[in-house]
Amino acid sequence: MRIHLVNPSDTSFGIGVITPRWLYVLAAASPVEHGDPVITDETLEQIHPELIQPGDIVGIGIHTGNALRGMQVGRMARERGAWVVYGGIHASLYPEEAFELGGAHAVVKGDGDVVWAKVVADLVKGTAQKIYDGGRISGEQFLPARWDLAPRNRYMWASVQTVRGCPKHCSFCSVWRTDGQKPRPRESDVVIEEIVQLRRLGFRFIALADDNFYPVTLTDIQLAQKQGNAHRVEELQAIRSERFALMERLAKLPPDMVFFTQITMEAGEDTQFLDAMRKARIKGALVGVESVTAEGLKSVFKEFNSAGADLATRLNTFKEHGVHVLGSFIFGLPSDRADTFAATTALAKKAGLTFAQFVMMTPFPGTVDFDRWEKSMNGNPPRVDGIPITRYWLIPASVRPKMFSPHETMSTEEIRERTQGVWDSFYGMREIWIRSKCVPTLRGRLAFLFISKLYRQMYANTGISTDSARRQKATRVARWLAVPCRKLFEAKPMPELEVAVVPRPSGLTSITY
Ligand code: B12
Ligand code: SF4
Repeated sequence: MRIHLVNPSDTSFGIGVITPRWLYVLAAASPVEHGDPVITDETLEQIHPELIQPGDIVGIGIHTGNALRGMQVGRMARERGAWVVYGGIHASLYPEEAFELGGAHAVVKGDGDVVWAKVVADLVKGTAQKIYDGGRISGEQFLPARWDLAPRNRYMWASVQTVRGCPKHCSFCSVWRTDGQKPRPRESDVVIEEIVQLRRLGFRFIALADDNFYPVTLTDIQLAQKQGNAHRVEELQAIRSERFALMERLAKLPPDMVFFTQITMEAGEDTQFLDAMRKARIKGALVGVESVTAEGLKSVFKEFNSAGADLATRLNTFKEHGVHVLGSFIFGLPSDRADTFAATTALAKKAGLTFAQFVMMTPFPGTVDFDRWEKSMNGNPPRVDGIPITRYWLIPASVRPKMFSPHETMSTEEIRERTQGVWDSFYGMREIWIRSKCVPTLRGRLAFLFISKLYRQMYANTGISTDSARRQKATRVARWLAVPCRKLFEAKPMPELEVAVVPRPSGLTSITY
């Protein structure tokens, strides 16, 4: 009996930008007596069905975007006589789909780190339950990933998680409901240990795959102080201190290492934090800007973001303190008008963004937006190929609508075309070349150009294009660009990299260099 772990995808680029972390975490959670799991990441290449034998266990991780493909893989595996288990955010929200459409024998809801070994043992004994609840485990229980099983030459970035959960409550995001609003940080010791292992293997670019790398803001602490809540202040300060401890230790890692993370705009007010990020070589962060107007931000419950003139200043603060911003914007909000697109392009340029992504409003399951949208259908949603659009992920991609909530003043096609126009403008050759000034050498600037073009191909043209010929062409171009781009991320392994053990002031044993 072998364990297989499959990350499903319709589109394979041959090269992956970021490692799907769950694959290597679940590999670490797999009982050793069954040998190393067989790992297939379909963003690299499609699964070979003949690998699966009767009696094998096939674990499939799905989010909403790849759920349909995941269910195809599950049915195929079941037909070949395997035990099929689903996990991941989408399976946690809609376990019944995995049984009805994906050939599931079992579904794991929530975190898989701890419960996976029991699922495997039960399947082997023939006593498997249908649903397992992995819950929200504490930071100390998160397993370090089995990076020794990751192919060295296929990914640009490896991914390490330092904290789960986010205290905010944005209406388009499911994280605070699924992962919780209470941050669950990992001890910096284990994070550093994992990163050292990655550098030994030759990964020097690491994405800190956190929901929000800045889970405690200065305002949170001030508010708790004002309320005279000493316990809360202490709790928040402890999380903040651990963040700084982690960054101090990242700073001591080999100097060629580069980190990237996701963070809220509030970090722009905390220049001490930004300086620590720069020293830690966290060179870039995805910041959810979402909208350039106050009305837009209000509609997504993100009033803590800046709008108007303040916005460019706040985003520029990141850059002034050495942290590049990948700004993320949403189009199709109720307050958006035709002129919002040009205003967003202008802001993206004025705010000194190094990269940007422009996504069309999508109601993801588990979000406030989704609940509101589903309710607005009064139990009678329109159907495409017989499938209600409130289950749009089950509609084949070729006929799936691109937007779901009708906009008051713009048609879906208009929003899509204008969004495409913003991508075209932001990623025009001249614009990229101007932005590439952020790297000092000509070689570096050329690399920046390649990476910008690859990013655009992967995320814009394959994502929002309606024309399947254009999507196929974009995938081909992305495959072609990905090979030289990946080479830019290559590093010589450092098998000799030592982890020294020294005492910390707190008395805890810790790791440093
Ligand atoms: C890092 C990240 C990214 C990165 C890297 C993706 C990658 N290659 O890994 C980037 C920036 C590229 C990205 C892109 C996108 N992302 Co993203 N991303 C994340 C983030 C913050 C962390 C993912 C991660 O690595 N977690 C660490 C691992 C260990 O946790 P995990 O995946 O949840 O797995 C655990 C459990 O779920 C479970 N489990 C998972 N699979 C399985 C399988 C089995 C068999 C079992 C038993 C258990 C199990 O066990 C695991 C260990 O505990 C999550 C938020 C989150 N909290 O998950 C969003 C998240 C997954 N992303 C999301 C979205 C929407 C996107 C985009 C569509 C955004 C966009 N509009 O472009 C794109 C889609 C890209 C794509 N085509 O896949 C949503 C998904 C919502 C949904 N309902 O599907 C999330 C939840 C964030 C959110 N805002 O709601 N993302
Ligand atoms: S969008 Fe970002 S800030 Fe908002 S709840 Fe989700 S993870 Fe938190």
